[in-house]
Amino acid sequence: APLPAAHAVDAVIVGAGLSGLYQLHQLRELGLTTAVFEAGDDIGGTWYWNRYPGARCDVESMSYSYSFSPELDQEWEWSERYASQPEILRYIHHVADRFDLRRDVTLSTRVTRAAYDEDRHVWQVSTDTGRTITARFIVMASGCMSVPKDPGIPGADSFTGAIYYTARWPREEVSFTGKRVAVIGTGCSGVQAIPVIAEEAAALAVFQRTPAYALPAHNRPLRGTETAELKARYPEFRRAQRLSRGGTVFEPPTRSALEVGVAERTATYETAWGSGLLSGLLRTYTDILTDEKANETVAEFVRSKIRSIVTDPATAELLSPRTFPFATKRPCLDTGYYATYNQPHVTLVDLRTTPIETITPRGIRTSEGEHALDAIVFATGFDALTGSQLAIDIVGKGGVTLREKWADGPRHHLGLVSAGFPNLFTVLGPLSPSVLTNIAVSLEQQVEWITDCIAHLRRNGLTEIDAAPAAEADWTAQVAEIAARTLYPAAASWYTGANIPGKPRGFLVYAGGLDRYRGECDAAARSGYSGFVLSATSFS
Ligand code: NA7
Repeated sequence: APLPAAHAVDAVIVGAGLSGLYQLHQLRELGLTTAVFEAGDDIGGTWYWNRYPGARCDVESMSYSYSFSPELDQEWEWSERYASQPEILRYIHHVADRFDLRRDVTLSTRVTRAAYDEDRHVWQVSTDTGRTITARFIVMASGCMSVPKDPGIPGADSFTGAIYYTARWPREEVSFTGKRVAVIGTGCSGVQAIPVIAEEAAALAVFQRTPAYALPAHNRPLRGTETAELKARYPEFRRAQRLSRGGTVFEPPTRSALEVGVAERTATYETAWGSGLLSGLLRTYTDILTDEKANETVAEFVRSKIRSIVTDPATAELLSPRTFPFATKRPCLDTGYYATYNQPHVTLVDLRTTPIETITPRGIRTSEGEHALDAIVFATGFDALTGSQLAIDIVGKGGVTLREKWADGPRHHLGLVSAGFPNLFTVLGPLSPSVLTNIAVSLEQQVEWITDCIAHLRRNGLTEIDAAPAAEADWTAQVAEIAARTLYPAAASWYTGANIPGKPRGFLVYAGGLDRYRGECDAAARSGYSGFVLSATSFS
């Protein structure tokens, strides 16, 4: 039933993707009344919006799924090693039905504003459908990569062909058969879409500014015997995932890349390349992400692979990343990406030497001339991590907005609560491990922490939790210090805000590991929420 225009609930959740749905389930178990608002016209979040050709998870499906229900683990059957977008969306729908989650989700409704009432310790939430709702708690489950970046290329409005964004792909079938297609952007979305679009298009031009490091996924159907084998030990596997550094289980390396001989190192890299795991190469030696020379050995190994696959040496060189260390931007997991450039109808346009001047009614004009096109696909990325929160007008204590507070970069205690914005929690937000981990594991950890925190407040008759400014300053500094000990800041990546013109620079992700992060969060909770300020009001 539709909600009345004015309404009060215990909690509002922004977003009905993997995070929001699990948060709803948890808060319901706690006995809270909860309203979830979802901008899309269906649930699924990332897996609803990113339905571009070739969209697929880069974490193995049996790891990238909820772990909270052993029954769910047993009954769901993944068909491929890496699940495609439609299969993950089917899984999310299955979960929503199984746990009866849909009845608290309002679709096609975007939260536009949230203002804190300091006297009553509640939030006033407004939506683009004209609703206002009062809630003690807000959980921002609005995604770490959900606001598409405006590519800012002039002339797009004048183009008479079709324009698509990978991050806003239409629900209806798109056919490129017989079409001249351009893809702009060669991050992970472009790398997944390009080989699939090339299968259909009459001609495909890829407009590349910065080449990515793409590793073969070696995706394949899962055999019933292997899923049965993992299911037999799923509880133990899930426990190991939870305790792991990045949300996936592996033996940590023990040696430096520089202390082994070239032949041994190359053999190790070959094995990792063959593993089809996103972090396979990263996990070979201890110092890939901390030592430039060690990192360069992997980077050069990937370049040698590109040279061995791509037959035209000039194209191979253009596809070879040289401007940033390996894995300081998220590597991509591909299926046939480099080999796509061996097809005669596929061309690579290097935007470093021939930049785009404008989009015209007929195509794209670079400094070298016009490419005539029927369709343009933007795979140009997101305003990551802070974008989805700053898209909402969030007004905290003293009338200060989150946009004002984060004008020079996010300050966010444990990546969960920002001082001055009490009772507003974030899942997979800035300054948490989020995108450097298997987010399925990270989101469960944060959702469970938030749920325990709310339970604690209610048990103790408390109505407000805020971050202590000093603790928040420490955490924000710690996130920066940890990043500074790695090579991550060496790349102009979306991890640092560098992909969005005018966005403040700073490393936005906690790189200390999910295990350590979980320890920090648990310690805060155990000590009665040290680093936070808890209070009560007589209006509760
Ligand atoms: P990314 O990784 O941000 O990639 C965006 C790509 O688009 C990247 O190659 C950019 O080049 C390029 N880009 C962005 N703007 C432009 C303009 N204006 N002109 C030309 N090229 C441009 O986003 P993805 O969606 O591929 O992947 C995001 C994550 O989603 C992924 O890591 C997974 O975790 C899921 P640049 O590097 O800026 O030179």
